Amino acid sequence: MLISVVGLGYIGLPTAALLASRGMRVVGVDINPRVVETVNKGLIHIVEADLDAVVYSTVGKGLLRAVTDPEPADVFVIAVPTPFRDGTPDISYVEQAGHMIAPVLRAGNLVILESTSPVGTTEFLCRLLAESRSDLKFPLAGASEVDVCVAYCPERVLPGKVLQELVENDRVIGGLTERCTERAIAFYRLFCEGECLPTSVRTAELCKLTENAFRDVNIAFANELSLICDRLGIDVWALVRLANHHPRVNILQPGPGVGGHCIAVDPWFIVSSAPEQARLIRTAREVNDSKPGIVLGKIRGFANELKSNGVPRPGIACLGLTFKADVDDIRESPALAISEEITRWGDCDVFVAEPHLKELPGDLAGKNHVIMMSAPDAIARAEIVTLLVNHRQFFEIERASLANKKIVDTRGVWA
Ligand code: SAJ
Repeated sequence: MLISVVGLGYIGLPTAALLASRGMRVVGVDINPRVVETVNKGLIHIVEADLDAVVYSTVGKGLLRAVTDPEPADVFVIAVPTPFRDGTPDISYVEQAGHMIAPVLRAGNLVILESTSPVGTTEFLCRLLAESRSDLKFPLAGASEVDVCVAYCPERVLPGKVLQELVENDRVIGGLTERCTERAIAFYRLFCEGECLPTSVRTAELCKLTENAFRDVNIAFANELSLICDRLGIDVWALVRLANHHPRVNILQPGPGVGGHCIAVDPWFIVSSAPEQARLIRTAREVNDSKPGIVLGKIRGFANELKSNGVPRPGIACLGLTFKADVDDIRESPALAISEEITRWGDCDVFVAEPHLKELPGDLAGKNHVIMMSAPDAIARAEIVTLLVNHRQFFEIERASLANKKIVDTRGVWA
């Protein structure tokens, strides 16, 4: 069996490598020639635990290779980005992937969409394939026999644990017909040790969005508590810890906002498809999106206080830039957004410590008043210490080094 994985990003590349490590022949397709070149050298362009070794060995054995133009295969797995732009989900990469694979489809093929998608995207993809290939029968309404099966199965893995969760997590699988669902389940059983749960295609699409909206709403609850606690002079971390002793309460952790390419984005897919109904989900997004501004307000308050006390250019240590602990991923990172805004003020020096990055990203790079250094050095040089990400390394910081500093601990590491 030859499997084609379209999109060699955070999901596609680990999936392709895992399948190849199980002895299957895999061809990865990516529109970016640099990605293709990197993978064909046995190297990787993203950071994900243990992925480098798996790609290196599977490419070496000739089981995994990458191309820019799709070729015929038995199964096509589409794992391309679906960003949210200007209030609407952008499914143009799915559309592009559909146009790319349509010419090489054959009777007997199985096409699976894994990208996080608004409800209706798999049906849209199927119609697009059918329009390009009138010689093949697709599972559109009323079709009894089909040549190409089409299904949706969302990826649900946690960055940093992708290879493990691809094998262990349960999968929700919705085909456009029962036969499509059965075939997709048989495919996932090749490598997935979790349960394969059959459902309709639209339920599978909404299921992924629901999981991330659930988490977002729960984080918003914790973030709202942090605002209430600030107002009432209560330590939110102690409050959450105590409340969580109740056997049926499990409050998540407040933070500087919600980042990553999933939880901060997916709820909007639901809101945009049912704006009048999704009131709580929208408000949760707004609460979480308001947190970086609130953190910035606290830092600005300290900076103003220092300036009025004769410190002309206060130094601010920004500890962490990534969207969450112990990863190198800065997509939609509130920590990065906060550091960039502090940099724009121009009247403070910024000392950035980010153990997972080699150089300053984005707007932080190339500025005289922004310097990257170790966390202890950043703390030593700063008057204000802002802890933005709870990286493992930051738990080892000597408490004594924080004496006499103005502290904004957004993660409760020093609570
Ligand atoms: N966060 C908090 N407080 C918490 C937990 C998280 O502020 O108590 C913040 C994090 O710092 C981060 C953001 O939320 O900025 C999201 O982090 P996360 O670890 O909750 O989630 P992701 O984005 O890394 O992965 C999620 C996962 N979804 C769920 O747990 C429901 C993962 O299973 C999905 O596969 C992934 O989204 C995805 O691809 O959709």
